[in-house]
Formats: sequence, C-alpha cells, structure tokens
Amino acid sequence: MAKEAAPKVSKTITQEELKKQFVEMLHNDFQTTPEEASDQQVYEALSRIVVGILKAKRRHFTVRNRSEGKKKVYYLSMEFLMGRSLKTSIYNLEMVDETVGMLKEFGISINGIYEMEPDAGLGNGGLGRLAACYLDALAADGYHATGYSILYEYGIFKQKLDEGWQTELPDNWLPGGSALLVPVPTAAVEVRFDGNLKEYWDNSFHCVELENYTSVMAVPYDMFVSGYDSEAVSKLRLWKAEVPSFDMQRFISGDYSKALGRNIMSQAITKVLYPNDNHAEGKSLRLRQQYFLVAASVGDIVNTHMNVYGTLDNLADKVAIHINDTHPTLAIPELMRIMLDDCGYDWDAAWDIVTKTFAYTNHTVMPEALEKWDCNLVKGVMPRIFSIIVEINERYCRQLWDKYQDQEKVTHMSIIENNMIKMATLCVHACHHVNGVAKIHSEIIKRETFKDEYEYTPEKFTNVTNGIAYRRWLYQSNEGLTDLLRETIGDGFLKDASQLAKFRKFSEDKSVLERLNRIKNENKARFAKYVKNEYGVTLNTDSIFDVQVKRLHEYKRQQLNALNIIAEYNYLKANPDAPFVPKTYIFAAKAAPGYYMAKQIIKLIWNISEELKKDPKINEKLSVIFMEDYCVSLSEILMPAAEISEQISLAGTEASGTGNMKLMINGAVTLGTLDGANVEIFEQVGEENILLFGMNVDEVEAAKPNYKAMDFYNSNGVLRSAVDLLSEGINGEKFHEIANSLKNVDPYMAFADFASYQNAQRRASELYSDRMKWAKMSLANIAGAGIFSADRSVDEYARYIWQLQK
Ligand code: 26Q
Repeated sequence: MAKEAAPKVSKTITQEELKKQFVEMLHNDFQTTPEEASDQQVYEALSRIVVGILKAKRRHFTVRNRSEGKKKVYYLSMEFLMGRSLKTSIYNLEMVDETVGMLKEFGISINGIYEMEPDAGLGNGGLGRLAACYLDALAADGYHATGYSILYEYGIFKQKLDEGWQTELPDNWLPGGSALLVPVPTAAVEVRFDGNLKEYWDNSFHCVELENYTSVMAVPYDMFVSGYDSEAVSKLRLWKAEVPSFDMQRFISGDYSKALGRNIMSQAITKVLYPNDNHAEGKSLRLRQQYFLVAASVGDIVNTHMNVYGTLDNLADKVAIHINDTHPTLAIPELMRIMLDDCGYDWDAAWDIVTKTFAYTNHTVMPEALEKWDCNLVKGVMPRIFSIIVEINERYCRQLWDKYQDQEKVTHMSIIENNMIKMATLCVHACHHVNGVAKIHSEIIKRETFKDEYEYTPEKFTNVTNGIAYRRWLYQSNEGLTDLLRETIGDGFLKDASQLAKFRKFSEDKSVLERLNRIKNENKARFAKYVKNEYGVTLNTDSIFDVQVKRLHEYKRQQLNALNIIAEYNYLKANPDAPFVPKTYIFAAKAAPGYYMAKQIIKLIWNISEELKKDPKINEKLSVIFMEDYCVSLSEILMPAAEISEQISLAGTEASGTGNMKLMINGAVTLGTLDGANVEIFEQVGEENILLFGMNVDEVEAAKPNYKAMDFYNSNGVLRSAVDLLSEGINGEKFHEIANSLKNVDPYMAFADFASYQNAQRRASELYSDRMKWAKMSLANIAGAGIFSADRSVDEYARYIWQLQK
C-alpha cells in the first residue's frame, strides 16, 4: 500500500495559541481552570473560540469580496438541518491535531466534548439537510454565501417510542446550542403584519401605505460555516421574533386584550418548527413564519446592498436570491413592495430586476406538498403583499391570453385559482430558473407538475442533482475508510470528491478488499456497542446490516420493507433449519405527528422487532431494530456501519433522496427502485454494483390506472400470508388499517413491487455470502460517489443559475 499521509499543520491556529485562549476563556468567562472545568464548560469555551475564529475569517472574506464587487448568493430556506457544528468547524479549519493535542495536555478527550453539543434540528429531513450541506459546500468552493432562516426556539421534536407508539417531546436546543450563535441586535429588521391599506396620490405618485399594522422585530443570530481548505466562510442568519416594545398606546386606550394578544402572537412566530415533511398545511401561523423570514431577509439584503452600492439598479448583477422550495416565495412580492413603495420604482423596472434576481428549486412532486394559500388569509395577514400578487397575476394572465386565447388554459395556468394562491406557479413565473433535484425528477416536473409552464418558458427549466457535504459522513465519521483512501489514492479526495474515482483501480486488489471488510466490521462493532449502550439490545455483527433511515412516509414504502421481513419470518418458522444469511434490519424514522398511517407503520415495525425476539433461534438470523429519534448525529454513527441501503420508494415519487448518497459513500450497496438519484447512482456503479427492483416510472404510469392490489394478493401466496398476518396480529397487535390500505387504496403500489423486491433481497443475501465479491461492490460504490458531492452541486448552481464568480 502507498505512502503514509503526512500530518497536517493548521493554517488557522497553533496549539500554543489555542491553549492560551482556552485557559483565558475559562478563567474570564467561566471562572474555572481546564482541570476543574466540566465537559459543558469545555464545550462552551471551545465553541466560543472557534466562533471567534470563524467570525474574523468571514469578515476578512466579506471585505475582500466587497472590494472586488463580487456577486453573492442568498439562500432562503424555512429549514436548515445543521446538526452539530463544532466538530465540522474544527475539521474544516484543519485544526484537529491542535485541538486534540491541547485538550490532551489537560487530560480531556475531545469525543466527550463533541457530544455536549445538541443537534441544531432546524429542519425536518432532506430539504433542510440539503440547505445545510450547501452552506458547507459554498464555503468549500469559495463562494460568498449567506443562508437565511428562522431561529426556532424548538426544532424538530424528539421522538420517543412508547411500546412502539411514537410520542413527541419538545426539542429545547437553545441552552446548549447558543454557544455557536452570535446575536446582532444592531441589524434587527422591523416586519409588519395585518393592518389595512391606504392608497393616495402625491404629486402624481401613486402611494400605498399600511395602517394599524402589528410590528414585530426580527433580531438576527448568526452561525458561521467554514469551508474545508478554503478562505471562505458561509453565514447562516437566523431570525428571532421579538416584540418591539409593549403597545402602551393601545393598552392605555383601553384595548387591553388586543394589546396583549398581538404581543403573544408575535412571540409565537419563531416558537417552533412545523414538523410536516412533504405535506403543506395551510395554517395561519405558518404563513406568518414564512412572511417573517422573507421580510426580514429581503430587508437585510436590501440594506446591505444599499450600504455598498447606494442603489438597487444593479441588484441583479450583484445578488442572487435562491428560494428553497416554495416556502420563501413571498420574498418575490416583498422585494417588489420595497422597490415600488419604498424606493419609487415603476412596475416594469422593478419587475425586470426582481425576475433577474430570483431562482427556485422544486423538491417534490407529491400533490399534497404543493403549497396553496387561501386569498382571504393572505389578504388579512399581509394586505400589501396580497395586492402585489394580484397585480403580478393579472399581468401574467394578460400575457397568457395574448399568447393562447384559451380561457380554460389561462385559468389553469393562473397564479390564483379558486381563491387560492398557487405558490409554485408564482415561483415559476417570477424566477429566471427553476430546477429539480435529480435528473429523473427534473424530467417529471417538465412533463407533469409544470407541463404548461415548461411549454411556455422552456428555457427556465434545468436540473441540479443534489449532493451532500460528504466530508461530514466520510472524513468526520468514518476514520477507517478515510485512512484507507488516503493511503491508496492520496488525500486529494478530501477537497475534490471526483478523485474518489481513483479508488476503482483497487477493485481487484485483495488486500484492499480485505481491508474494506475489516473496516466495515469495525464500524459495525462500534455501532453495535452504541446500540447496546442506548437500548440494551445486542446486534449480531455477523449479520448483514440492512438500513432504511428517512422520514416515515407511505411513498417511501417502509411498509414494503416490513412486509418482506414478515415473509422471511414466516419462511423461517416453516423452515427453521434452512440455510439463511443472517440479517439485521435497521430502521429509523420520524413521522409527522398528525400522520396516522405513518405512526401505525412505526408501531408495526416495532412489533415485528419484538415478535422476532421471542424466538432466539429465529432472532439470530433475523432481527429488526427501530432506532428512536433519527437525527443528523445518529446518521453519522450509522452510515459507516451500513451494508445495504434501502431506497425503495415507488418510482416517480422520491424527488432525489440524499441518504442514498451518504450510505453509498460509506460503501453500502443500494437496494432500490429507479427513482430519484438512485438512477444516477446506477449510472455511476453499473448494474453489477446495485440491486435494482420494481417498476420504472413508465411502468408505474402504465400500471396505475388499472392497479388492482388484490390481483397480486391472490396470486402470490407468500405475499398473502404476510398480509394476513398483519390482520391476525403481530406481537399481540392487529394492523387492519395497514392491511386494508395496502389491499384497497394503496397509491404507492407496494404489492406490485413485492415479488421483485423479495427477489432483490435474495440476490443481496447470495452476493453477501461471497464477502470478497461484496467488498468489490462496496468499493465500486465508494469510488462512484464523487459526483454526489455538494461541492459539485453548488458549483453547478453558481455557474448555470446564479452566475457567480469564485
Ligand atoms: C410546507 C408548508 C407547510 C408546512 C410544511 C411544509 C413542508 C415542509 C417540508 C413541505 C415539504 C417539506 C420537505 C420536503 C422535503 O424534504 N423534500 C425532500 O427534499 C430532498 C432534498 O431535495 C429530496 O432529496 C427528497 O427526495 C425530498 O422528498
């Protein structure tokens, strides 16, 4: 094997300097010493030092970019699922050795310190984690980027299982999480809600003013994300709602309850993250959250731009604003409002600049996730924004009429239909680019979701396949594999993921393949130890670790996985001594609290797990574990131990998926459908290194109109027995609703793919029996994972959508 990797010397800070700052910080801010300090205090002191370094580095970077007049990108998202930051910052700043060494001098182990940091769970799943990955990648690539979101007091709920039933506990993350936040009260922005519009003419100027509004202050708290081996630092600005001051005027005038009510309403805005994933709930508080985010952010963008350039005329040349799904759509009419009402632009001039500034990413084709807002609600909560949307729509409909002269078509394409505002339609009309998040998804949105819009403005539509901040799941989480890669292909892959392809050369190298197996075994053992500590459950580390971790949703088909496990259980009961490659099925998933069927499916999986435990002979070969509270930190322990990556959504439903990429880069083999980014994983590894099954999109489309689940049920005895067991009871609980839904109304066609899924599972077991062969597949996956780097994704956005210079 090739050279030992040379130790890196930090460009950021020396061990001596770090030690000096650490001792001083503990002394001055915590009145303690390194020897006496608690882990909590060490974590806080270290975090503050790191934040100080990042903040200075960002300032330096900003000053340089400004002096060069470079274009910046602002990424607006209701979610940033950051997870932990301290470790990432220390790795990205390349000060690992210095920090570990310094703490060692005081007998402190760094791993315990990392554990003190709570996850910043300011997101639900894929969309929120993607935003977090992109901040990392933007910095790594050297782009000037700012993310904007909300400082939710409570992030995504903590999941506990009570006999398999999901319960939700509040995620009170701020006590520990605030060590990484920098408040900037001087940059607070006022946001106005409610009220009524007053229109008048002043010297032939049409003026619009809001009266009797409720004022809420948006106070920024900044988080910094360093790029790996880069001068750039991304900033995430999180807005907290604060009431300016108590409305004494209203109180004195006798309107007590209104004064108090508005106060309470204002503070509620940033209280909690909505826990729905791929489901848009039209609640008034959610609408306020969305407007709060965009009004504060656009206000801040405009202030910053005006300070530098003194005009908005060149906004589109210097600023790109990205809208992460439709949730921040109101930024579009908000910028129009500022240009029209505050800056005196005429409509056409303002619209020209706005439409050159915004771009939009679609993340889903699920109809229930496409946002629509009731006109009356929008009119009440933000009257001026509503009137601007109406005007945008009227002008758009006139254009459509001119082109098509087809009333039905115009009505259908209109932004407002049946008294509802269709946010995606507004985005597509106002943005210069619209992209999907994987090749297949970008085709589907052109063909279906935005069919008419694509025909009208085809040039807007493009694809940017998702990517991940891969260093987090490889360099930071899988030490063994990182070492092997450094020894075989050098450490260029840490900065340039495409270099992972060099690893392919070793696909016939027996010693490398054996080493890969050893690394996987070590990671499995480490994970098993974690499971033993947390759950008291012993995992069979000689079994295949088969992993399905993602939000619980029927379209993701955890129920299909469960059905196959039941079928395997039935088989083992009937054939206790038949040869069987042992398997451990690992699940983790949060369900939206109001999603009844999702909670039933969690209960089912938990019950299967318990049922299997009753027969030790079976359990040795077949076991299930449902891990509670899936979050970014848990994924970091789990991914390195995974061998099979379950990506089994019905083709055409999962926009991309990103867990598939995290598992792949850790050497897991995808067992999946041709859906989302699985299609591109297949392109990278070839059919011998992926386990495909099920219908493709065209087959789904053809089969759907006449889908009769019962035909599959009646003709497949193995399937029938598994489904019947749902109704008969598993571990003492009957799952009639799941059974009935699968038999009668299942839009995700689980039965149709069942036989093919079983077949893929069998192939997996066969291949695994030859561990060298499996290691080769694993290697092909690691070597093919390079294109799924967020560094690559972000570079495509920068070049083809935002037109940024490095
Ligand atoms: C909307 C309105 C009101 C309340 C909630 C929502 C809401 C919140 C979150 C709607 C959707 C989401 C999340 C969507 C999401 O995570 N989509 C995933 O995005 C990933 C990144 O592109 C893809 O990889 C996944 O395929 C896609 O499901």
